[in-house]
Amino acid sequence: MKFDVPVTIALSKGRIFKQSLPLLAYAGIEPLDDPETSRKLILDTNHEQVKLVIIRATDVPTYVQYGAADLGVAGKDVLLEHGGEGLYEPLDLKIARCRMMTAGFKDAVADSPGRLRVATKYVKSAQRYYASLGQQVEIIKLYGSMELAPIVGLADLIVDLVESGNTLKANGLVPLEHIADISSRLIINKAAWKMKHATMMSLKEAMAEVVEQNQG
Ligand code: PRT
Ligand code: MG
Repeated sequence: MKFDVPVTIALSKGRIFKQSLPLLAYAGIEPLDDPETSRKLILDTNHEQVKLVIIRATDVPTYVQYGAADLGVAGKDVLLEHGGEGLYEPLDLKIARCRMMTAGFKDAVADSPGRLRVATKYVKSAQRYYASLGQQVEIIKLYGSMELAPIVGLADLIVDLVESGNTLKANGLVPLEHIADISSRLIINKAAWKMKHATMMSLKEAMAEVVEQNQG
């Protein structure tokens, strides 16, 4: 691809960065630094005009919403909490896949008559899920280590992401109810989609092509 306008791409370190690399490479974009070893927050790429900003996963939609980045890659879990204002979500990249689930001790629900307490960092998703069941629960907002909550009696259940299930198992918990399948999405700032349309469109198409190939 050719880049005749400046393009800023927001990514988080870790699995999203690693799994986005082959998609970016297919569009001809290669970072010149590795965020795992570099302290730089803005990475140069093989294109003068293309920069990567490396931020927390939960901040990616905010950067894109306000146009601090033209586009980015964010987990559906994060997008459901953010709400998606100011951005388009044109493509499921099918990377960083996992499931959003309720989890707890095996008999958590039976053992706890009355209103359940549910600890999670996914407050909106949890509210929506229990509302859809018509079930009244008390939701407790946490920022991490949700698995601890049932163990110390802070909550009956948690809502968290599950991949292999090893984290739950290591803490004596089991996955209970499936809430949603999660994968990462390409997100594009609404103004950038208009103002830099040709470039945004080409990037999206290149990524759609490689996602398609990966499925095949
Ligand atoms: O770590 P940090 O606090 O900086 O932010 P983050 O946890 O949001 O970022 P990161 O990089 O860990 O996750 C980025 C995105 O990857 C998430 O928003 C998800 O969309 C996606 N993803 C895919 C996952 C997982 N799989 C996953 N397994 N995110 C987190 N996990 C965690 C999960 O929360 C639990 O603690 O891994 C643990 C469960 O894994 P298993 O394999 O033990 O079941
Ligand atoms: Mg993490």
